[in-house]
Amino acid sequence: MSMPSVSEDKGEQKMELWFTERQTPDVGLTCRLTETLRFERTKYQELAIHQTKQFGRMLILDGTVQTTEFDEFFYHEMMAHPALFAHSDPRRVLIIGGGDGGVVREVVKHDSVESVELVEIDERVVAAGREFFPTISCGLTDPRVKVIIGDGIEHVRSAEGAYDVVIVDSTDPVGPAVGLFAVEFYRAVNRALRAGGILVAQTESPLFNRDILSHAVRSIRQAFANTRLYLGPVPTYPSGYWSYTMGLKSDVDPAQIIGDKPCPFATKYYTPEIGRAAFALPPFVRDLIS
Ligand code: AG3
Repeated sequence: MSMPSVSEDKGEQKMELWFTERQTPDVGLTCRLTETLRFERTKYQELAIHQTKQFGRMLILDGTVQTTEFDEFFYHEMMAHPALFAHSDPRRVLIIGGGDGGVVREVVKHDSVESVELVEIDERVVAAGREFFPTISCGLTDPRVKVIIGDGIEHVRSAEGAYDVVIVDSTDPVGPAVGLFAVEFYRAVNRALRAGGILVAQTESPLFNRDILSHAVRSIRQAFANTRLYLGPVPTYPSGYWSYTMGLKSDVDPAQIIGDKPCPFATKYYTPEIGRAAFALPPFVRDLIS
Protein backbone atom coordinates (compact mmCIF):
# COMPACT_ATOMS: atom_id res chain seq x y z
CA MET A 1 0.00 0.00 0.00
CA SER A 2 1.47 3.35 -0.83
CA MET A 3 -1.30 5.42 0.71
CA PRO A 4 0.36 6.44 3.95
CA SER A 5 -1.07 4.94 7.07
CA VAL A 6 -2.05 7.41 9.70
CA SER A 7 -1.42 6.58 13.30
CA GLU A 8 -2.05 8.61 16.38
CA ASP A 9 0.61 9.18 18.98
CA LYS A 10 -1.42 8.71 22.15
CA GLY A 11 0.78 10.83 24.45
CA GLU A 12 0.95 13.99 22.39
CA GLN A 13 -2.26 13.58 20.36
CA LYS A 14 -0.20 14.25 17.22
CA MET A 15 -0.93 12.65 13.88
CA GLU A 16 1.92 10.61 12.45
CA LEU A 17 2.18 9.60 8.82
CA TRP A 18 4.10 6.48 7.87
CA PHE A 19 4.68 4.64 4.61
CA THR A 20 5.51 0.94 4.45
CA GLU A 21 6.70 -1.06 1.46
CA ARG A 22 6.03 -4.71 2.12
CA GLN A 23 9.24 -6.15 0.74
CA THR A 24 8.11 -9.71 1.50
CA PRO A 25 4.96 -10.97 3.26
CA ASP A 26 6.99 -10.81 6.49
CA VAL A 27 9.27 -7.77 6.13
CA GLY A 28 8.59 -4.12 5.46
CA LEU A 29 10.52 -0.88 5.09
CA THR A 30 8.70 1.78 7.09
CA CYS A 31 9.47 5.47 7.14
CA ARG A 32 7.92 8.60 8.57
CA LEU A 33 6.46 11.17 6.19
CA THR A 34 5.81 14.82 6.58
CA GLU A 35 3.51 14.99 3.55
CA THR A 36 2.32 13.28 0.41
CA LEU A 37 3.18 15.45 -2.57
CA ARG A 38 1.39 13.40 -5.22
CA PHE A 39 -0.89 10.42 -5.31
CA GLU A 40 -2.45 9.35 -8.61
CA ARG A 41 -3.46 6.36 -10.66
CA THR A 42 -1.78 6.66 -14.04
CA LYS A 43 -2.68 4.63 -17.12
CA TYR A 44 -0.20 1.95 -15.97
CA GLN A 45 0.24 2.09 -12.20
CA GLU A 46 -0.33 3.86 -8.92
CA LEU A 47 2.19 6.66 -8.45
CA ALA A 48 2.97 8.31 -5.12
CA ILE A 49 5.55 10.83 -3.99
CA HIS A 50 6.14 11.22 -0.28
CA GLN A 51 8.30 13.67 1.59
CA THR A 52 10.03 11.45 4.13
CA LYS A 53 12.12 12.44 7.12
CA GLN A 54 15.03 10.04 6.56
CA PHE A 55 15.18 9.62 2.79
CA GLY A 56 14.00 12.96 1.42
CA ARG A 57 11.51 12.68 -1.42
CA MET A 58 10.55 9.14 -2.33
CA LEU A 59 9.02 7.92 -5.59
CA ILE A 60 6.72 4.92 -5.25
CA LEU A 61 5.09 2.89 -8.03
CA ASP A 62 2.46 0.31 -7.12
CA GLY A 63 3.58 0.41 -3.50
CA THR A 64 7.26 -0.23 -4.26
CA VAL A 65 10.08 2.25 -3.67
CA GLN A 66 11.68 3.31 -6.96
CA THR A 67 14.04 5.98 -5.79
CA THR A 68 14.75 8.40 -2.97
CA GLU A 69 16.81 11.57 -2.85
CA PHE A 70 18.91 10.07 -0.04
CA ASP A 71 20.18 6.88 -1.67
CA GLU A 72 19.43 7.08 -5.41
CA PHE A 73 23.11 7.49 -6.29
CA PHE A 74 24.03 3.91 -5.40
CA TYR A 75 21.60 2.52 -7.94
CA HIS A 76 21.87 5.09 -10.72
CA GLU A 77 25.67 5.05 -10.72
CA MET A 78 25.83 1.27 -10.71
CA MET A 79 23.29 1.00 -13.51
CA ALA A 80 25.29 3.32 -15.77
CA HIS A 81 29.03 3.28 -15.11
CA PRO A 82 30.09 -0.37 -15.17
CA ALA A 83 28.61 -0.86 -18.66
CA LEU A 84 29.77 2.48 -20.02
CA PHE A 85 33.32 1.96 -18.80
CA ALA A 86 33.36 -1.68 -19.94
CA HIS A 87 32.54 -0.58 -23.50
CA SER A 88 35.46 0.66 -25.59
CA ASP A 89 33.59 3.56 -27.21
CA PRO A 90 29.97 4.00 -26.06
CA ARG A 91 28.29 6.51 -28.37
CA ARG A 92 24.64 5.53 -28.64
CA VAL A 93 22.81 4.59 -25.45
CA LEU A 94 19.23 3.38 -24.97
CA ILE A 95 17.56 3.41 -21.55
CA ILE A 96 14.30 1.52 -21.11
CA GLY A 97 12.20 2.64 -18.16
CA GLY A 98 13.94 4.93 -15.68
CA GLY A 99 11.60 7.84 -16.42
CA ASP A 100 12.83 9.66 -13.32
CA GLY A 101 16.02 10.39 -15.28
CA GLY A 102 18.55 9.14 -12.69
CA VAL A 103 20.35 6.78 -15.08
CA VAL A 104 20.37 9.46 -17.79
CA ARG A 105 22.11 11.87 -15.42
CA GLU A 106 24.94 9.37 -14.98
CA VAL A 107 25.15 8.35 -18.66
CA VAL A 108 25.61 11.92 -19.89
CA LYS A 109 28.69 12.26 -17.68
CA HIS A 110 30.49 10.17 -20.33
CA ASP A 111 31.96 12.42 -23.03
CA SER A 112 31.98 9.70 -25.69
CA VAL A 113 28.17 9.50 -25.56
CA GLU A 114 26.57 11.20 -28.56
CA SER A 115 22.94 10.25 -28.07
CA VAL A 116 20.76 8.90 -25.29
CA GLU A 117 17.23 7.69 -25.92
CA LEU A 118 15.04 7.16 -22.88
CA VAL A 119 11.96 5.06 -23.62
CA GLU A 120 9.51 5.23 -20.71
CA ILE A 121 6.02 3.80 -20.96
CA ASP A 122 4.43 6.09 -18.36
CA GLU A 123 4.62 9.79 -19.11
CA ARG A 124 3.47 10.56 -15.55
CA VAL A 125 6.73 9.14 -14.19
CA VAL A 126 8.75 11.53 -16.35
CA ALA A 127 6.50 14.43 -15.32
CA ALA A 128 6.86 13.52 -11.64
CA GLY A 129 10.64 13.35 -11.98
CA ARG A 130 10.81 16.73 -13.65
CA GLU A 131 8.53 18.36 -11.10
CA PHE A 132 9.60 16.81 -7.81
CA PHE A 133 13.11 15.38 -8.30
CA PRO A 134 15.20 18.10 -9.98
CA THR A 135 18.50 16.65 -8.73
CA ILE A 136 17.64 13.28 -10.29
CA SER A 137 15.98 14.37 -13.54
CA CYS A 138 18.48 17.14 -14.37
CA GLY A 139 20.20 15.08 -17.10
CA LEU A 140 17.01 15.07 -19.18
CA THR A 141 17.76 18.59 -20.40
CA ASP A 142 21.11 17.55 -21.90
CA PRO A 143 20.94 18.21 -25.67
CA ARG A 144 22.04 14.62 -26.43
CA VAL A 145 18.97 13.21 -24.68
CA LYS A 146 15.68 12.32 -26.36
CA VAL A 147 12.74 11.24 -24.19
CA ILE A 148 10.33 8.89 -25.94
CA ILE A 149 7.05 7.95 -24.28
CA GLY A 150 6.35 4.45 -25.47
CA ASP A 151 6.77 0.72 -25.12
CA GLY A 152 10.43 -0.24 -24.70
CA ILE A 153 9.82 -3.76 -25.98
CA GLU A 154 8.44 -2.52 -29.30
CA HIS A 155 11.13 0.12 -29.52
CA VAL A 156 13.89 -2.48 -29.19
CA ARG A 157 12.25 -4.82 -31.71
CA SER A 158 12.40 -2.19 -34.41
CA ALA A 159 15.98 -1.05 -33.75
CA GLU A 160 18.56 -3.33 -35.29
CA GLY A 161 22.25 -2.63 -34.64
CA ALA A 162 21.43 0.82 -33.31
CA TYR A 163 23.02 1.00 -29.85
CA ASP A 164 26.28 0.46 -28.00
CA VAL A 165 24.72 0.17 -24.56
CA VAL A 166 21.13 -0.70 -23.57
CA ILE A 167 20.18 -0.15 -19.92
CA VAL A 168 16.95 -1.65 -18.58
CA ASP A 169 15.83 0.36 -15.54
CA SER A 170 12.60 -1.50 -14.92
CA THR A 171 10.27 -1.89 -11.97
CA ASP A 172 9.87 -5.34 -10.39
CA PRO A 173 8.57 -7.96 -12.86
CA VAL A 174 4.88 -7.38 -12.21
CA GLY A 175 2.51 -5.22 -14.26
CA PRO A 176 4.05 -3.20 -17.09
CA ALA A 177 7.59 -4.63 -16.53
CA VAL A 178 6.93 -8.38 -16.95
CA GLY A 179 8.01 -8.42 -20.60
CA LEU A 180 11.31 -6.75 -19.71
CA PHE A 181 12.43 -9.97 -17.96
CA ALA A 182 11.68 -12.33 -20.87
CA VAL A 183 14.19 -14.20 -23.07
CA GLU A 184 12.52 -12.84 -26.21
CA PHE A 185 13.12 -9.30 -25.03
CA TYR A 186 16.80 -9.98 -24.24
CA ARG A 187 17.25 -11.52 -27.70
CA ALA A 188 15.75 -8.40 -29.25
CA VAL A 189 18.16 -6.27 -27.19
CA ASN A 190 21.04 -8.37 -28.52
CA ARG A 191 19.91 -7.60 -32.08
CA ALA A 192 19.51 -3.91 -31.24
CA LEU A 193 23.15 -3.74 -30.11
CA ARG A 194 26.09 -3.06 -32.41
CA ALA A 195 29.20 -5.26 -32.31
CA GLY A 196 30.80 -5.04 -28.86
CA GLY A 197 27.51 -3.81 -27.38
CA ILE A 198 26.44 -4.27 -23.77
CA LEU A 199 23.08 -4.83 -22.07
CA VAL A 200 22.64 -4.10 -18.39
CA ALA A 201 19.48 -4.80 -16.43
CA GLN A 202 18.55 -4.45 -12.78
CA THR A 203 17.93 -8.00 -11.54
CA GLU A 204 16.56 -7.54 -8.02
CA SER A 205 17.71 -8.74 -4.59
CA PRO A 206 19.87 -11.86 -4.15
CA LEU A 207 18.24 -12.32 -0.74
CA PHE A 208 14.55 -11.48 -1.14
CA ASN A 209 14.07 -12.11 -4.88
CA ARG A 210 16.15 -15.23 -5.47
CA ASP A 211 13.80 -16.75 -8.02
CA ILE A 212 13.47 -13.59 -10.05
CA LEU A 213 17.23 -13.11 -10.03
CA SER A 214 18.08 -16.64 -11.15
CA HIS A 215 15.40 -16.60 -13.77
CA ALA A 216 16.55 -13.23 -15.13
CA VAL A 217 20.20 -14.29 -15.29
CA ARG A 218 19.34 -17.58 -17.00
CA SER A 219 17.21 -15.70 -19.52
CA ILE A 220 19.94 -13.15 -20.26
CA ARG A 221 22.38 -16.05 -20.70
CA GLN A 222 20.15 -17.49 -23.39
CA ALA A 223 20.57 -14.26 -25.34
CA PHE A 224 24.20 -13.40 -24.47
CA ALA A 225 26.99 -15.99 -24.23
CA ASN A 226 28.96 -13.60 -22.00
CA THR A 227 26.74 -12.78 -19.01
CA ARG A 228 28.02 -11.25 -15.74
CA LEU A 229 26.24 -10.49 -12.50
CA TYR A 230 27.41 -7.75 -10.15
CA LEU A 231 26.21 -6.45 -6.80
CA GLY A 232 25.84 -3.28 -4.77
CA PRO A 233 23.96 -1.73 -1.89
CA VAL A 234 20.67 0.16 -2.28
CA PRO A 235 19.46 0.82 1.27
CA THR A 236 15.79 1.44 0.41
CA TYR A 237 15.35 -1.56 -1.92
CA PRO A 238 14.32 -4.98 -0.60
CA SER A 239 17.08 -6.36 1.67
CA GLY A 240 19.29 -3.36 0.84
CA TYR A 241 21.47 -5.58 -1.35
CA TRP A 242 20.92 -5.41 -5.10
CA SER A 243 21.97 -7.15 -8.29
CA TYR A 244 22.61 -6.05 -11.84
CA THR A 245 23.29 -8.26 -14.84
CA MET A 246 25.35 -7.50 -17.91
CA GLY A 247 25.08 -9.28 -21.23
CA LEU A 248 28.04 -8.58 -23.52
CA LYS A 249 28.33 -9.03 -27.27
CA SER A 250 32.04 -9.73 -26.88
CA ASP A 251 34.12 -12.04 -24.71
CA VAL A 252 35.82 -9.38 -22.60
CA ASP A 253 35.92 -9.45 -18.80
CA PRO A 254 34.14 -6.22 -17.77
CA ALA A 255 35.51 -6.30 -14.21
CA GLN A 256 39.07 -6.16 -15.45
CA ILE A 257 38.41 -3.43 -18.02
CA ILE A 258 36.64 -1.07 -15.64
CA GLY A 259 39.10 -1.67 -12.83
CA ASP A 260 41.82 -0.22 -15.04
CA LYS A 261 39.80 2.76 -16.29
CA PRO A 262 40.02 5.96 -14.29
CA CYS A 263 36.70 7.74 -13.72
CA PRO A 264 37.19 11.30 -15.01
CA PHE A 265 34.10 12.87 -13.39
CA ALA A 266 32.60 13.17 -9.90
CA THR A 267 30.58 10.30 -8.44
CA LYS A 268 29.32 9.52 -4.95
CA TYR A 269 29.67 5.75 -4.97
CA TYR A 270 31.32 4.49 -8.13
CA THR A 271 35.10 4.17 -8.42
CA PRO A 272 37.09 1.79 -10.66
CA GLU A 273 37.94 -0.29 -7.57
CA ILE A 274 34.30 -0.51 -6.50
CA GLY A 275 33.28 -1.31 -10.06
CA ARG A 276 35.73 -4.19 -10.28
CA ALA A 277 34.90 -5.48 -6.80
CA ALA A 278 31.16 -5.48 -7.56
CA PHE A 279 31.71 -8.50 -9.83
CA ALA A 280 33.16 -10.57 -6.98
CA LEU A 281 30.30 -12.89 -6.03
CA PRO A 282 29.79 -14.62 -2.70
CA PRO A 283 29.22 -18.39 -2.95
CA PHE A 284 25.49 -18.18 -2.17
CA VAL A 285 24.99 -15.81 -5.11
CA ARG A 286 27.11 -17.98 -7.39
CA ASP A 287 24.86 -20.88 -6.48
CA LEU A 288 21.78 -18.89 -7.48
CA ILE A 289 23.05 -18.48 -11.03
CA SER A 290 24.93 -21.71 -11.70
N1 AG3 B 1 13.84 0.72 -10.74
C1 AG3 B 1 14.07 -0.46 -9.92
C2 AG3 B 1 13.22 -0.52 -8.71
C3 AG3 B 1 13.06 -1.85 -8.09
C4 AG3 B 1 12.73 -1.65 -6.67
N2 AG3 B 1 11.90 -2.68 -6.13
C5 AG3 B 1 11.23 -2.57 -4.98
N3 AG3 B 1 11.31 -1.49 -4.24
N4 AG3 B 1 10.46 -3.55 -4.61
C6 AG3 B 1 14.04 1.97 -10.12
C7 AG3 B 1 13.94 3.13 -11.03
C8 AG3 B 1 14.86 4.21 -10.58
N5 AG3 B 1 15.36 4.99 -11.67
